[in-house]
Amino acid sequence: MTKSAMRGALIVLEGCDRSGKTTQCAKLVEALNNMKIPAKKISFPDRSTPIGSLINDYLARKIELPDRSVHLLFTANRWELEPEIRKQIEAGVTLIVDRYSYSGVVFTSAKQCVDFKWCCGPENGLPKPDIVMFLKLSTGEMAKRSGFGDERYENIEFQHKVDMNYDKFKNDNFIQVDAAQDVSILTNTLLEQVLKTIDTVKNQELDDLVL
Ligand code: 2DT
Repeated sequence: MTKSAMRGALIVLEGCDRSGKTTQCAKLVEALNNMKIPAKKISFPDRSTPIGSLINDYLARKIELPDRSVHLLFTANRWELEPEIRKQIEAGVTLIVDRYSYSGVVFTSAKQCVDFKWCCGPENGLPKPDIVMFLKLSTGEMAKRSGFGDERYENIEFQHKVDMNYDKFKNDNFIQVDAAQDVSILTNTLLEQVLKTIDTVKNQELDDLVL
């Protein structure tokens, strides 16, 4: 990156199912674009690639795979997009990302017998998000929201374990936001953080992730 170019920010939204991540990612991109700030949404898993297609079949219960093997597929799915992520950020585009490495680690390690530390290893070296906003929803509130589908992991008991695993990621660029608040108030809360982050990191290098 040349010093004169202002880079975009890498913004990640995380949270359990039904926490509103996908809606909020779309609203953030729309709000930024309305302000003439270049921004795009990306989602993990990205089901459009060959690896993503395997992941989709696994989530839809069409195929079975060993836990560690599918974990590495989710990670490989991020590495597939890594050059594009760096390219966009360097070109000044802010990326709003629906799930990232944190989902990878908290979901796999919510399964019995897969170690949290082991799950972190293959994520290291990916672009480090400038901020991770964790949309926190109580399991009671989660149960009230419209029904879970038939995909793997879509049940309250598993989501509760996932929620507890997210607690292991409390650090300076991982902030928790109340996902139960009104949708547009939540968008404004998140947008404020996004704008602050874009301004803070615009002249900084993008770091590598270390979990
Ligand atoms: P969506 O419902 O958001 O499409 O997610 N998952 C996701 C993992 O187990 N590992 C990962 O690395 C990622 C990104 C979370 C589908 C499911 O895939 C899980 C829910």
